[in-house]
Amino acid sequence: MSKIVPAEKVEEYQNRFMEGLKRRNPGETEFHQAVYEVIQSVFPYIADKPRYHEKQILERMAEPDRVIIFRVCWEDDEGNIRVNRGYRIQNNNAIGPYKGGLRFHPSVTLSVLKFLAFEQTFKNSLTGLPLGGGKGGADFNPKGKSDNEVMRFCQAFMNELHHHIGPNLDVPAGDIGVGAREIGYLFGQYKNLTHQYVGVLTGKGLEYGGSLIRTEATGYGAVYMMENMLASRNDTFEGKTCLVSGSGNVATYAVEKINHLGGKAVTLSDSGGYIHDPDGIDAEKLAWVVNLKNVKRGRISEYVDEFKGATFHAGKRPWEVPCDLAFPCATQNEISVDEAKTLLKNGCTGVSEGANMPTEQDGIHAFIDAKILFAPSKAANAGGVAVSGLEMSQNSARIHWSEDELQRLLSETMKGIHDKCVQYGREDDGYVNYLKGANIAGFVKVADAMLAYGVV
Ligand code: NDP
Ligand code: 2IT
Repeated sequence: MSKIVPAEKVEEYQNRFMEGLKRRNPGETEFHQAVYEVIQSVFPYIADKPRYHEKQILERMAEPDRVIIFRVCWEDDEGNIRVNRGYRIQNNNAIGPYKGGLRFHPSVTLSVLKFLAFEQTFKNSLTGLPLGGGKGGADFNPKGKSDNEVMRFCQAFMNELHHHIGPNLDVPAGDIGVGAREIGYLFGQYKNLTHQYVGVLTGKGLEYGGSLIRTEATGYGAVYMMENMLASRNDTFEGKTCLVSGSGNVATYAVEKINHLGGKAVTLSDSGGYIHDPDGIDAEKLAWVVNLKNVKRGRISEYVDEFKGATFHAGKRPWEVPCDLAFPCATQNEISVDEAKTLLKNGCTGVSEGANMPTEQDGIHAFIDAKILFAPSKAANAGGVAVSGLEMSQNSARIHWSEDELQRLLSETMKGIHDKCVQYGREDDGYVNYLKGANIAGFVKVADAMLAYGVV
């Protein structure tokens, strides 16, 4: 690139960048999608800042520092030998140890984990904490497995992973299919293999080094993000109908906080379909859902047998229900462009992404073109990893902070992220493009650290 890239050339450079990325990473569609989403904001920003493009900063961020792929071999309850594939993507450690969750789901591929590790790098930067970006997991399906099978899988997974992680090197946590149970088995095996009692995982149980409010943090944070965005338009949650997808960790605590702030959450979902409860999913119903998911390990369709006013919509996603606000909290690409348009047509004025990259690229454009409040995942769901960072601090200092203190830090962190998005994302007409703001703010801190290190 020449020193200053003229505005009319930016798109050409973006396209050339993407062609190279696709050539080097063939077939990795989710990874391409995540990188493209970022460069559309960052290329125009760095066009007149040669210090970034001369040093190939974006090219280096989009090439993981290290990709570790390994076989995970375990025995099921019938004595069959099972083989899965495990991964850890260490994307970038310019501003801190690699940090990011582990996902156990049959849909896990190299592409999915590379997209997540890339996103995590920007998200972790936005938190303001010293956290690099990583992600890992396996194509293992915990659904329908016994506790013993899950334990044996986690132990086999850690037999290899422990070589690559450490409290100052790489600190995994939970994600889809990895919750308190799995973190317990993983931490136990790490401790056994290394004889070290260190904060090498976050999301741990409170008895063994976990932090208060880590479980709630992602869902709460996504709702705080919306609360901040609403406040910027002198509005609140009061009386707003909210759609939530998913019924796992992020979704359930998003519902709790929506209710707490005066909104009404009316949907939840899983891969089988969604439930619609026009009366609202109140605290009692939510407690039933948490037990269904975490203890009974059941399906959301069972909700309608328990709560009569609700309906179940098999094979569908909640976005067809009229609403004021939407919180996708299940998985990537769960809002198609058509569904985004349906949301807009039905009066939706705000979307906060609890899941990672839940909205397809053209769906995001539809939201931003309509100038609704739209918080992209790397900003909206950063509360989880932020409290993970606080768990690491508590582990290093061998102390426990109070719930009040952690609540305050979480809410301040989300306000800080909101304000950074406003700083870098305000358009000439006053509209705040939170996607642009999050991408640029996340980029700048990592990029400046990389510049300080020289070419390494
Ligand atoms: P959980 O495993 O607790 O819950 C996942 C939920 O999403 C389940 O209801 C699951 O339904 C549903 N789901 C998963 N995959 C699909 C799919 N392919 N189609 C439809 N539904 C699906 O995971 P989390 O709540 O932890 O994670 C949800 C999202 O939030 C993910 O995108 C994750 O990356 C993101 N996230 C999580 C953080 C955390 O702290 N846990 C932090 C930041 C982001 P089913 O049971 O049928 O699979
Ligand atoms: O996507 C995410 O930010 C997470 N799954 C949480 C990562 C973490 O390290 O807490």
